[in-house]
Amino acid sequence: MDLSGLSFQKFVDFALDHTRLRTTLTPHLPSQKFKSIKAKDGNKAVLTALSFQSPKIRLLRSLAIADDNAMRVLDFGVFPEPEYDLPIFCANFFATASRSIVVLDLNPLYDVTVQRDYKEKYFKKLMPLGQKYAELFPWGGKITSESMKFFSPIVIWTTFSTSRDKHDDLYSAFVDYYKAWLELMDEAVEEKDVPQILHNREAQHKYLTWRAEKDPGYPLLKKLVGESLAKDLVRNFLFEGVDTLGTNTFLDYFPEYRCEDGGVNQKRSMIGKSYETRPWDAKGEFTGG
Ligand code: BLA
Repeated sequence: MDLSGLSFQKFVDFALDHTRLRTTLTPHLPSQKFKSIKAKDGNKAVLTALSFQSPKIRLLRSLAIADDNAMRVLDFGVFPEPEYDLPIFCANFFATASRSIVVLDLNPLYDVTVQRDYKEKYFKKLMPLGQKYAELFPWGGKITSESMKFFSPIVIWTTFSTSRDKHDDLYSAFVDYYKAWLELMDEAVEEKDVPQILHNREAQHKYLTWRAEKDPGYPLLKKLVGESLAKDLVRNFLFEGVDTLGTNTFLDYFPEYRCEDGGVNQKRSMIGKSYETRPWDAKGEFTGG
């Protein structure tokens, strides 16, 4: 389809407007320099970056890319302060004129296949929401296996042929998932137990470390803005906190990626891709083995 009328702007506007109904957003100072980021000369892509914080939100950031009739990208994320064990809001949309790739989720801070109490606390009541969209957006097929522990039972992982109708469905899903996240944020009570706060901080740091190293968008970002700016964007904007929330390295968290020379294996997945079909049932039980 013609991408000229297709924009993620209204997704971002909705999220900011509705966040402001619940809390006060102020600029997230460490990442303000990325507001005026530009594609390399000769590249028509327009990058739009914004970032905020609030009392419960450590970082809300959005990167949108519009490249003429070639592609549209939205990477929108919200990372809570470590005093809250809230899920991380995650919307990653990549669209060309032919295909769209979508991940939309409230990424759990803790692996829900292991921490059942965490799953009960946040996802039990969200299962009907997940079910509604699991029908509209069929499972996208095999996926980097390691990604799965960062996904919740209501994750929307899908690909489809780009169309106006699907874009509108995606907007509805974004609105519903974001409202659900805001509701959780509103209800969240500040943790006072210091070891638990440290635990939350480390879990978020592990998540940031994974994404800063293995995000599928990186090769494309590199093409658009060059290697040094792409690296800066990943570590100091998209996954800001990766160098401040903790001191563990990628290999401390994911030792299976260690090469013989001590470096990080550049493959995205050591296990390979798996999960041909949706590995959760309607009750949110993991059926993927
Ligand atoms: C593909 N993006 C993918 C895939 C996933 C994600 C799962 C399918 C390939 C795979 O199995 O790895 C997204 N993976 C995630 C997310 C998490 C995760 C959100 O582990 C969170 C824990 N995508 C972007 C941005 C761009 C982008 C900003 O978010 C571009 C600038 C592009 N994603 C993109 C492209 C592909 C892709 C081009 C297909 C190519 C590929 O698979 O490498």
